[in-house]
Amino acid sequence: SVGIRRRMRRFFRRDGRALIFAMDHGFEHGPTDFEEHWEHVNPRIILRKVVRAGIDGVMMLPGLVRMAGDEVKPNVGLMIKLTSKTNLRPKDDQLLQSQLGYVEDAIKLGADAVAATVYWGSPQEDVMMRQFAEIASYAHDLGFPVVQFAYPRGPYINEKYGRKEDYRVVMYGARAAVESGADMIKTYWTGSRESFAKVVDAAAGVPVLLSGGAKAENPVDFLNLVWEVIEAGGAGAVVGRNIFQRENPEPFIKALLRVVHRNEDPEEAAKA
Ligand code: FBP
Repeated sequence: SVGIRRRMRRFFRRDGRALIFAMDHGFEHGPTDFEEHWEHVNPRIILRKVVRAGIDGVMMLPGLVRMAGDEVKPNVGLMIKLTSKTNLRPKDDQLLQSQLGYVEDAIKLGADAVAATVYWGSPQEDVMMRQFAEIASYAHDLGFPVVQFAYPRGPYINEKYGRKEDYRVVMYGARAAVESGADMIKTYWTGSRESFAKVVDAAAGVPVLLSGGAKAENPVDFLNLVWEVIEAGGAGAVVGRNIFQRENPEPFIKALLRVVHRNEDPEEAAKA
C-alpha cells in the first residue's frame, strides 16, 4: 500500500539504503553489553549522539521508546521491535522470542515500522512464525511496514550445515522472510561478498540489512564489512554494539554513513 511505501522511506534515503541504530541489548543480552561505555546505558545520552550524527533510523523495544522516544527527531525512522527474550532463560528456551508488545501500541508510540524476530530452524519456529504472521497482518492492514529479523538458528542447522552463517542457511532465512511477508530483512553476514549477493538475490527485491554483531576492535574492519554488504547489493546495516560500545560513536557513525550512502572507501571514510 502507499502507506507502507511512504513509511519505508522514513528509513531509506533516495539511494535505497539505510543505517539504523539498534538498542534492545539491555533486554536481549542484559545491561552488561553497556559496560564498555557505561554512560550509554542511559538511552537519552546515546540516542542524542546517534541522532546528532545523522543516523537514518533507530530500533528499540516499546519501553525505551516510551521513555526516550522524544530524542528520536521526526526525520529519523522509528522501528519498534515487538518480540524478544532475555538471556536469563534456561538454555533450551533461548531459541524462542516471545511477543512483548502490540502493533497498536507501537503505532501510538510513533513507530514508522514494527519488527519481529524469527529463528528459522528453531524447535520453536512454529510459535515465531505465527507471531510474525499476526504482527504482519495487523501492521499491513494499518499501512505499516514489517521488519523481520530472519535469524536461522537451531540444532538441525548445526548438524546439517555446521554453522548458522553458512550462506545456504542465511539465504534460506531471507527467503522465508520474504515469503512470510517481510518488507525489510535483517540478517547475518555470510563471510563473503559473493555469498551475501546470493542472500540479496534470494530476497528478490526486499531490502536486506546486515545485523551488526559483536564490536570490532578495529573500526576500519567494521567499515570494510559494511562496504562489502553494500557492494553485494545489501541495503545497509542495523548496528548496535559497534556504535554504543564506542566511547565516541559520532565520527564512527559519520564514517558508516559515508560507506553506506557514498560507497566511500572504508580507509578514507575512517580518516575524514
Ligand atoms: P548488534 O549490532 O549489536 O549485533 O545488534 C543487532 C542485534 O540484532 C540486536 O538487535 C540484538 O539485541 C542482538 O543483535 C542479538 O544478537 P544475538 O541474537 O546474536 O545475541
